[in-house]
This record gives sequence, C-alpha cells and structure tokens, in this order.
Amino acid sequence: MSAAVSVSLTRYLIEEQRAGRIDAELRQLIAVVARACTSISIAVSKGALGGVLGDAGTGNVQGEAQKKLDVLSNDILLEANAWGGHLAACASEEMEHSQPIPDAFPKGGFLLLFDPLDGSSNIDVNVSVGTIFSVLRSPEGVSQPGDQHFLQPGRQQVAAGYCIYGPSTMLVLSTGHGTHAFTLDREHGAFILTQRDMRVPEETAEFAINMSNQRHWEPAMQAYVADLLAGKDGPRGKNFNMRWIASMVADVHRILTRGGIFIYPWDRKEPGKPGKLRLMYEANPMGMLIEQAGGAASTGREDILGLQPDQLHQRVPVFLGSRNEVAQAVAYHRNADQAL
Ligand code: P6P
Repeated sequence: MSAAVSVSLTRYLIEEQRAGRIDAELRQLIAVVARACTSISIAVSKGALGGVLGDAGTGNVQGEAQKKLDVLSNDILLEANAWGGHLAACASEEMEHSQPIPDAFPKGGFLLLFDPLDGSSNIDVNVSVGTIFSVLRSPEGVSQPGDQHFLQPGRQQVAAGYCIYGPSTMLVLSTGHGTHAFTLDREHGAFILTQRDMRVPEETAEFAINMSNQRHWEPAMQAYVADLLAGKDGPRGKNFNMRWIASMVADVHRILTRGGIFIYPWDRKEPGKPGKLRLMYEANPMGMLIEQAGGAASTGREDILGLQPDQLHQRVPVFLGSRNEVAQAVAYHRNADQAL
C-alpha cells in the first residue's frame, strides 16, 4: 500500500490558489508569515542557550513588560513581511501605531496584524507560546493606510492563523474554507498538512478560565461558572473538567483539537477595560479559526466577529469554543440583562 503523499503548506496554498479560493498575493503573504514563524520557532526552541530569555527591559504599547523574545519575534515578522511586497501596512501588539510599507518597496493589497509572541510570560518556564496573525484587505485607493483602515470587523478577515511553539511547532490556518493544521518538519524546514478540516465538538465538559479572578466577575459570570463547578449535582447535570495554560494559543489549540470553552471575561480588576484580550490580533483571528471549525466566539453578549472596532488595541471579553457551551454562557448573561 503506497504511503500517503504528504502535502506541504506550499502545495496546499498552490492548490487553494488553483481552486480560486485565494489569490497569488495572499498565498505569498501566508508563505512569508510561515517562514517568519519558522525563524521564531528556532529562536524559542534554543531557550537559555539562545541568550534571549528574560525581560527586554522595555514595555509594549499597553505598558506590559516585553520579553527579549517578544521584541525579536516582532522584528522577525516586520522584516519578513513588510518588504515582501504583499502588504500595504502592518500593526502589532508591540507597536503604538500601524506601520506603512515604505515607498521604496512594492505595495501589496493586505493589512497584517499580529501578536508576535502571545503568552510570552510562559517562555521563562518553558510552556508553549505562539504567534497569532490576522489578514485584512487594504481599502481600495488608499496609498498609505493608517490605523483607521485596520478597524474592520473580524468577519472581513481574509485569513487568520497562529503558530504554536510547543513539543511540536504547528501552524493552524484558515482562509475562510475550514481550519487546517500543519506541523513543522524541522529536518526539511517545511510545514506539512497533518489535520485538514479541524472540527470543534458542539458539546464539551471542559472549560478554561483563570479562576483567581472569580471574585471580580459580574454576577452572571459567577453564576455560570458556579453551575459548571456544581457538576452533575447542579443544574448542568454533568461534571466539568478545567484547564488553564495562560497561553491563549495553547488553550485554543486544545479546544480546536478536543473541544472546550475558553473564557476571559470582563472583571473589576481594571473596570475601565472591557477585558484583557485584544480584539484585532487575538479575539478576531482566534474567532475566525474557531468559527471555521464549527465553534462559536462571543463577548458573552454578541458575536466577536461582528464587532465594529474603534481602536487598534482595544480589548474585549472572550468566550469561544464548543458552540453549545458558548450559547449556554451567553444565555446566563442575556437572562441577567433581561432581569435588570
Ligand atoms: P492571565 C497571555 O498574557 C494572555 O494574553 C493570553 O495568552 C492568555 O490567555 C492570558 O493572557 C492569560 O491571562 O491573567 O491568566 O495571566
């Protein structure tokens, strides 16, 4: 029996282009992002031997301490993509404002947003981290896109993905035709298709949340989680398991692989902020991947991908994963709102 022919990311993207589902420019942009992720994977896997662990001594746009690998990953992505001729502009968690592509370079039709190394606080303890990216179309006739041109609802993403740097390095990608996983073959430096059409089970008995914030949640959120914890003796009638890696890419990858609900709700710790996670380069790309795999992504009250952004780095509450469990969480919030 002949061995199954492995499909590389390159071949997959060419097939998608031939099928008319992506154009040559988007194919090349995704290939460049994947190559940048391969470089980041090499840097991350060196650990202490690479001399890039620990803090960079700087802060990002949100005032969060940057790790040396945050800065290195950001630079790798900027250099790899901005000059690739596929972009009109890019924006990153590490940058205050979007960055137009210099006139000296060919201009592309896409806007790239990325979190270069999400969960980077886990690096120093050797826990999986990842790169998250989102691709939008640059508005027609705009030669120098600014921040305002990035403010498009998540449903307008033409591609989204993440690369998880774990025991294996995997690129999980959607261009709007399902969610697919590619595993890095380090010996050949190529991503190989290892899971076509990932599906999130509609039901789950596993939730992911940082329980230490429980006293800061709104009542509807406290009631929802209390019923999960009550297990089969409570109103949900079944026992639930909990996982929390504190690395969104790792938690979402588990949910894409076996189901679950990931939650980072609003909390009173910083009342002025609607949530911790960023809409444009965490919630939107993850929301696209999850929806393309049959799951759901909500703020607890409305679909994440339908939100009209008003700031490049705005934050949102995030409930995503198994469709029926997200619907349960939304029901607790809507019932509470109606009771007001
Ligand atoms: P906490 C990492 O800093 C991150 O942005 C996500 O990757 C992760 O899901 C979340 O924050 C963890 O937050 O408050 O549990 O440390």
